[in-house]
Amino acid sequence: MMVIMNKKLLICGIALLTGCAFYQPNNAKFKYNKQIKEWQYRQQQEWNEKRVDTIISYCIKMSRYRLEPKGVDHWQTYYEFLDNNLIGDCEDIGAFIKGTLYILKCPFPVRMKALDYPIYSEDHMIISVKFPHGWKDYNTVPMPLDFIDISLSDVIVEWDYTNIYN
Ligand SMILES: [Ca+2]
Ligand SMILES: [Ca+2]
Repeated sequence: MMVIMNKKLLICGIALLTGCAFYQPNNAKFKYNKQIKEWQYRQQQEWNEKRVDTIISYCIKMSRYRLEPKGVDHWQTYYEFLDNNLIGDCEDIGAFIKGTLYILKCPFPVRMKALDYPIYSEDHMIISVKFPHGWKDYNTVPMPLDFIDISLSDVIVEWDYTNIYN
């Protein structure tokens, strides 16, 4: 238990130093609303992996990760997350990213994936986007070396805008 706590503290410390969903700019909701209008204005712009990378990292940058109280696991919708000033935990940030890509009419398939995440011995939520070369995973709460944990994780369930898989 102590080892897990120390590991968590170390990871949080590294994450604080590297940014990543733990630091939220001032007026994040206002900035996001302004940015999404600009993206919508440029709707005709070509879609590619780089554009999706930019949008997802912007969404993560505007979000603030906040752990839920013990015993609470509330999954915010996209609009709820906006009303909550872009604050929530992994599944809330995931719904926010998925909603943003939906509103912008991203042509690539987008899925939320619930993982059995070994590092915390608990569940975690990521986003996957299917490009012509295959699926690419995006951690909703990026951490250094998190690709190792994601690759070691089992997918519990995944879903898109209409279907549930697994
Ligand atoms: Ca939760
Ligand atoms: Ca939540």
